[in-house]
Amino acid sequence: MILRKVVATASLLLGCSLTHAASQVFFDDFNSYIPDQFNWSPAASSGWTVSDGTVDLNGAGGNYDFLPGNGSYVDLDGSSFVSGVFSNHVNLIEGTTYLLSFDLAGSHRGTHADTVHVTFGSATASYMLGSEDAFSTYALSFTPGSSGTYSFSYLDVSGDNRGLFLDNVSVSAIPEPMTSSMLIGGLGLLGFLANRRELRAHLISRFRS
Ligand SMILES: [Ca+2]
Ligand SMILES: [Ca+2]
Repeated sequence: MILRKVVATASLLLGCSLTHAASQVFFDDFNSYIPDQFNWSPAASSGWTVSDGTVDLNGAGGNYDFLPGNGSYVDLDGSSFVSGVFSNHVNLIEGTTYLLSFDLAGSHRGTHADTVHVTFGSATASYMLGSEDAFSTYALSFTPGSSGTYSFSYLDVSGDNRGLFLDNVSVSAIPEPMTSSMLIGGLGLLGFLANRRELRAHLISRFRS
């Protein structure tokens, strides 16, 4: 009886902790923006900024839906022959590992490959895709040393107005293996203690009867 109650409580705590750890802190699929916005100036409320060049907003309903079925998405090389730094920001908690996840696809114009430099806090990575590559999901992780606001950004290194396409950008806290294993260990200990308590109660009742 006691054992069942303790295990149920511990399971609940474990479930809550994992749910909390996997929480998403940012997501944008760009579908709320109207396509055919060349040299796009995102609304301040979106958090997105474009600096040192331009990006375009393409997609469903527009005249240049290169990848149908994905709503709107960003062409990381705008229409000014200078690709811009496309960035946003999130508030992160010290010591938690976060995953920046996003979809990239080839430019679908011309035959050459394109490279995009991605940053997330102090983490950086580059991705090269062929012109005809379909959307695939990529991810970059970062663990901040102190709580605060951190940016993530995308820069297409070409400048021919035909950049890689970006869609479905998200930032999520990922479960910490240490925490999970500690909780599972704690669950086992609680079970062990409850077992001992039940055994003791059983022996006392036998002794008294
Ligand atoms: Ca989209
Ligand atoms: Ca463009």
